[in-house]
Amino acid sequence: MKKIGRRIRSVVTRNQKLSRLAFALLFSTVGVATLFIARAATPTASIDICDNTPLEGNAFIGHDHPATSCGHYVSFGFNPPTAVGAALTKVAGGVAGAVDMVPSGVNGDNRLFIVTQGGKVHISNKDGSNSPAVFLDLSAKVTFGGEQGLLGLVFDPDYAQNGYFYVNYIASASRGTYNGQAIGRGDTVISRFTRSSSNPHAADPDSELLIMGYDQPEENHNGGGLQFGPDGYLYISSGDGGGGGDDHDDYCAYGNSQCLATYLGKIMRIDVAGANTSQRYKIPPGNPFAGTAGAKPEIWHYGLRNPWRFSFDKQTGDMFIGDVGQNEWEEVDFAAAGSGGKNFGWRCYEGTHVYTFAANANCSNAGLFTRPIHEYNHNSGCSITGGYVYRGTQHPEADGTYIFSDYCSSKLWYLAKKPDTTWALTQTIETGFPDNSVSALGQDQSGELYVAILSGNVYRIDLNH
Ligand SMILES: [Ca+2]
Ligand SMILES: [Ca+2]
Repeated sequence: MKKIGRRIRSVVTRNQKLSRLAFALLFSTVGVATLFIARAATPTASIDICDNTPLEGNAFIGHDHPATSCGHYVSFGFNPPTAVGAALTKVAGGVAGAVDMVPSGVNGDNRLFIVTQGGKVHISNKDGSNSPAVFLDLSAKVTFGGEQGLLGLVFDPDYAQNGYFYVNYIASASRGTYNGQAIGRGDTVISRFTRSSSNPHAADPDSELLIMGYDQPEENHNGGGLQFGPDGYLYISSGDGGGGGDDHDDYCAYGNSQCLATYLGKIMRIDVAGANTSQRYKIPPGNPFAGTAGAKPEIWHYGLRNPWRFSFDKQTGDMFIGDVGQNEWEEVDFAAAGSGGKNFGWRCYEGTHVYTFAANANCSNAGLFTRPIHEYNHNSGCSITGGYVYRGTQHPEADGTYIFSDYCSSKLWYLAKKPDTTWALTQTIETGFPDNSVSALGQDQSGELYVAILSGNVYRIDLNH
């Protein structure tokens, strides 16, 4: 990456809306964990413009920092935000391989459950410490490494009463046959576990009920997200199975993601209420392909490559998906609450750009595809880390904003809906984390957001400091 290095006056000249705004960036010298961005009366000589950002039509103010190629900066979009600061407050450490941070969903339960790729679920006290005992240890059942491991956790909407929660992981050994597929080492398992009957801070390790399993042809692109929708159904994200370019043609002649005969490259929706060994889940009424011959009835959306994190807006029920790109384009996908059956394009398209139409006549029918609401290329990152719509109480100025990151860029991006209903970035926060570190975002019971770095720290994202 390179920077342009022009002075702040250039920004003012190019964008008169910014003429009255000037900011100084103040950094903690203690470490990268804390970043403050505050207003200042006049620009400083050390503020530069960075050109390694994905924004269109927005301006940036940056500040060089030796730890990063372009430095810390904040950007201003179509509507300059009133909040111009962020602080990252460490809430947990010692959770190497953190890939998911979730609440129990029970009102009044402020615990944050942190999933590590190696197979453990820790309970954070949100003050930098964790409960000494793990909530669940699945290490023996999980294949861990690369993109494999324990990848997702969600609590049952009725957890307070039934104690159920669900995990998504890559199995370490043969588990039998599910969904017509023999599930072995390297394949995906989605299971239900139950809280200990005697200890509210522990799961019963012997309570596993396998809900669903499916083949993984390669070690990478396993998706792994779990969420309950506002409809009470369990949603599951799966990657295209792996390899590169969705090059497995086991079910269709044109890869997995566009193929309705496989679970790979999809968001699925199932009903797990009352699940037991004789009926592990049901197909909810309204699943878009339940009546389509040859299609998997579990499919809700398709055309995804590796949806590394999807979430629901707690207020609207809209779905946001961060779909990891192949070589060039990362994207955010959107589906309004209750709308299923969307085709997000892969492998016909990477973002809005043709990837390959090989062997698939449907690719030429542009009307079949739902374009991303946002995309950025690999000048700005390498692998999107999908996030959440902010619905917390501490920072109302960010209400309704989708906050996400990228594994390689270590930035936090704020994506907001414009009056014309398209989406645009409104703010960029350079966290100062090292590249190749931001593994996941999380949301607690109050709607506050968190970011994890793979080396094992979790931070709360605070604005307006
Ligand atoms: Ca895979
Ligand atoms: Ca797409």
